Amino acid sequence: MNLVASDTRTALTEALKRRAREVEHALDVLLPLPDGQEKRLIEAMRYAVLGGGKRLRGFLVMETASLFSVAPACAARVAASVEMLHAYSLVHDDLPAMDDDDLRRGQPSCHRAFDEATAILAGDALLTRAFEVLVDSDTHSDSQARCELVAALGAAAGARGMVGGQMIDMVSEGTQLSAPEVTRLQALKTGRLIQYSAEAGAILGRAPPQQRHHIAAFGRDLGAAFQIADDILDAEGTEEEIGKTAGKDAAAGKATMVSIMGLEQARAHAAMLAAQAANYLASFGDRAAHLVALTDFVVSRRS
Ligand code: GRG
Repeated sequence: MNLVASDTRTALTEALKRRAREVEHALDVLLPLPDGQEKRLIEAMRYAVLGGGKRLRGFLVMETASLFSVAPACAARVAASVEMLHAYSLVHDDLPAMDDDDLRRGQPSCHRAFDEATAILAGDALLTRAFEVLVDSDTHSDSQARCELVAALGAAAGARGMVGGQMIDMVSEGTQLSAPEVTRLQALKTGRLIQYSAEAGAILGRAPPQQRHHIAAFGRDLGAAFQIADDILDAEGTEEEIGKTAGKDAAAGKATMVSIMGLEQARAHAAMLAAQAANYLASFGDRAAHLVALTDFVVSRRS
């Protein structure tokens, strides 16, 4: 790695840590404290969302919001909200009825640390809390902006987004999907929430349509590159590196870009998507430096 590339990577690592601290502080404040008869539920919610993770989605909200000079406290609420929704998806995905995984973020998954019923409820409560945070006037003074955030998150997470992608994934197990079919599946299951996270900053900042379009396109291509990188990690990463069971896609007969094109071509495809994502940020100049560096990070990460 040359010196400029190494400085850029160090600056990104610092920015990721700083943003993660801001998002985790917001999560801590926005989640209820464990007491009363609901104590166990709230403990499970906090376990699921405060127990690590890269905070990639929260980072995207914070960084795109900063392009439009949004108050960091408002952006942190939206970042915390998307991390709650993301944590719910992981809790439910790990359940025996879905992916049946005992390990998440290097720790026992929520249903292993608590129990299945509590994990289902914790996921439900995280999902609903995510929307409750968005509609609060502390998130944005303009109710139109709050409505747009709710509509965009609902669309990204629902039947034509993440949950729809999960369903397609389940019904396709053991079948040979084509590259366009895998692309669509992954765009729904993973891509839409990542795209939303990027776009949320533009919504908060009341960005003009052309800039919002560029941010959305950046998020879409970044999300696609991220998922292919995840498939590569599943194929060749260790359990210690990725903090979850490795090699699950091949064991389940899941079609991924790795199973379709092989490791090397999948790597090249992810790199092409990451470069394409970075190109959409050209008009923001140096203010988007962390986001540009992120496009490289998502395809070279080891966890
Ligand atoms: C069960 C409602 C429901 C939805 C499931 C997101 C999802 C849909 C399932 C999670 C399983 C999975 C492997 C999804 C692909 C997306 C992905 C790589 C999630 C993990 O995201 P990271 O790496 O996780 O950003 P951290 O822990 O860093 O937050």
